[in-house]
Amino acid sequence: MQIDIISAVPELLDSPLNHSIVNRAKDKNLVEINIINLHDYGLNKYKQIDDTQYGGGAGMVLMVEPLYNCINDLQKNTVYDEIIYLTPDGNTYNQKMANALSLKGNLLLICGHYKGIDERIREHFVTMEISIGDYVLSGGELAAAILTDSIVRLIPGVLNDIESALSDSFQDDLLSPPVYTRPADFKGWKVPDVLLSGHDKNIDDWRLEQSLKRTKERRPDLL
Ligand code: 6GU
Repeated sequence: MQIDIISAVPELLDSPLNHSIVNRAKDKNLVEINIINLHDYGLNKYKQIDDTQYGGGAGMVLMVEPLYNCINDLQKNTVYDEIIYLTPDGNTYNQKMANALSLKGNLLLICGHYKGIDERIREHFVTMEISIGDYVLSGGELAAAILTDSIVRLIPGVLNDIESALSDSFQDDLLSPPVYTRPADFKGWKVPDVLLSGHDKNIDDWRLEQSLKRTKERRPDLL
């Protein structure tokens, strides 16, 4: 899988995409992640990428031409399955979308900034618009990092134990059950007996029961 990310602030993506599971996936050649600096496509001697909006109003808008040139350049080498614009007015992201995206070959993510991007890029290039929740971020980079992390960990072979992805919260529309590790008794705080019983069927039953209880209490909308 290849994930290309266009950003005006590429530094924001360095750390989140260079650690742990995403790094492991890159090392195993299961994913290639390219960060493209929009400033490389800036106009004139100022390398301009944004301008004030027509009609007036506060806030800068990413201009059509740098984005157009950047996307065109990338499309010379790559055919994208989806061109995704990260924006608070997009469809709210969830695990089902992550699962579907993890099956794609090549993705292009576009991070907006300031007031957003010129609408003509959305009309002519963008195939999906995604928000990560009902709050406003300064830019799409952190959202792009979240998408990338959630997608990459689902690519077959990235996690050692595929079970651990399949049993995540949300994967079956249920929240995960509580988990414990050693010691079995910490200052009198005890691990539930059933988990120490070695009885697989009882453990599975307990976990499902806890998942249902948790989901009912915290996220009844999922049931
Ligand atoms: Cl994808 N971008 C921005 N700027 N803010 C957001 C968002 C995206 N999702 C939620 N808030």
